[in-house]
Amino acid sequence: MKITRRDGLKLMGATALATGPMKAFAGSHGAMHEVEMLNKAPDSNERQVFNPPVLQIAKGDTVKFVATDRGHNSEANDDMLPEGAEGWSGKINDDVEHKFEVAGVYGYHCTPHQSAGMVGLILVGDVTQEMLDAAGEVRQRGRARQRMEEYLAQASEMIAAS
Ligand SMILES: [Cu+2]
Repeated sequence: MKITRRDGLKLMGATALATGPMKAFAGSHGAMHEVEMLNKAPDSNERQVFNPPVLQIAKGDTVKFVATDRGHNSEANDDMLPEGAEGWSGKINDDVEHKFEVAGVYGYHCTPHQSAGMVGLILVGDVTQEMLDAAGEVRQRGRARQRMEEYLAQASEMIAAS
């Protein structure tokens, strides 16, 4: 088959669409997502971060926290879990996976860098503004306070858009 320049461009367009950003949470169950543990954010000068720090997923999805940089872990905040939900606790320098079976807002942190602001949020299933407000009432230490506020604001925009 002879592929013309025009066909080639069409094919490239199709590929770009297929590999573009996807909303994996949109109606898909059992999907796998990744959150990187990083020394520095890819798009700012923020240090000690999870990337992305706010992730929206479907109930039944799994998140893999990836030890891209050394010296980090991911551990659920015991006081930021939905009723009846299980937490997780990864070891430093290890990837850790968790399957999210209960809808709601989950807060988590990196144990050595929690007060440096290395925290994150996972939004599972149908999350309401009331749930985010409740999460915002939880006391945070050091820089985690400012970061968690920013992340809850991002989460608020995400649930409004979905
Ligand atoms: Cu860390």
